[in-house]
Amino acid sequence: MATHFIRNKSMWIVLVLILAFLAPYLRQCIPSSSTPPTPNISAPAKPAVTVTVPTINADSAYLFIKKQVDFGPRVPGTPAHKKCAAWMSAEFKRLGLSVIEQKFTAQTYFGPRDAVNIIAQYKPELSKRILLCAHWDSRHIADKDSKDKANPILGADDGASGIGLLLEIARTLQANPLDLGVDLICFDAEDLGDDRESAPNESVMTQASAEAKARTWCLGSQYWAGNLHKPGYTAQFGILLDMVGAKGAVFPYESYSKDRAPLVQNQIWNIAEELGFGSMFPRRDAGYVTDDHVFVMNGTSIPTVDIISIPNPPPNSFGSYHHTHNDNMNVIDRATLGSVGQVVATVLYRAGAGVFL
Ligand code: 1BN
Ligand code: ZN
Repeated sequence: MATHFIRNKSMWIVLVLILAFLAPYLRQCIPSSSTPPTPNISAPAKPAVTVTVPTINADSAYLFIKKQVDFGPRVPGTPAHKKCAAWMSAEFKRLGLSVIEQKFTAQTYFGPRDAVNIIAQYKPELSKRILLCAHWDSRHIADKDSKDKANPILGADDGASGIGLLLEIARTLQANPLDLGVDLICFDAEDLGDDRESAPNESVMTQASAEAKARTWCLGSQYWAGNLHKPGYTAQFGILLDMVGAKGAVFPYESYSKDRAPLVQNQIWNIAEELGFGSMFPRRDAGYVTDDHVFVMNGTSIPTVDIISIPNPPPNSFGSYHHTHNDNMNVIDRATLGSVGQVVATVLYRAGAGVFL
């Protein structure tokens, strides 16, 4: 009986001895307000979220590039340009996206040309959106070539590669739905700029003349920035893909992106490193490139990062094929396409899960 046991003096002594023996062990089990539990420093601060990211198909991206190049140079105002525009719009629609064709007249330094921005929207009804963009035109001259300088170039890397990846991302979105709106904007007339040396009597280039010359490039993004496809259009952030498909591509930090979209740029380069592409995405500054992302950021509040291959130090920073007839399918490398595509897909699917930025 319990009462009998507790009244027995020798049993009390045994009980006290047992409690004294067990005290150090019992202290570990009883919560105490004075001594907080030792934190487990190996535990993550918040539960890790595993996001499933589909694999980008580099062969498919390659074929999207080849199809564009097979039309010939896509210079605004030419039949090849018109045919390629029709094919791109049809392709985005086939992949389930809603397409807006934004026609405009590109006032180039050599005269007016018919041009069109092609805007493909994934889940246009959603307000949470990401902007991906690239230019789809190819340069009207081969001004860096030693021969046939007056002829237009194929622009396999400088033009078709970015669009090839946008189409592959559209295909991936259709096959792997995402709870996020994505706008894939194909800017026209990016590459019709004036790259001529100043005349000797203009050898001192003023700030005004430098800015005027910069505005001869990126005519499609300039038009879009002043005529948004939806009034008040915005997105959480943007990524521009330019020259993203060549063998030996290197993507250092482009400086307008670093100045105006540093958080997005850093996060993209973190992902590249995490996926094992750290040497392709080195964390060094490559200088300023007047590209479509500058005009996107001038016309909206969307921080936009240019992923652009700048493999060399100045003055010939771009690949040796840049603005020459060598910018053809021979420079395109499936491994480069797969790496850049996988980085962008990881950004998108993490953004969709709310774990990017
Ligand atoms: C990028 C690819 N760009 C043209 N083709 C932008 C650019 C503009 C590059 C001016 C150099 C000078
Ligand atoms: Zn170019």
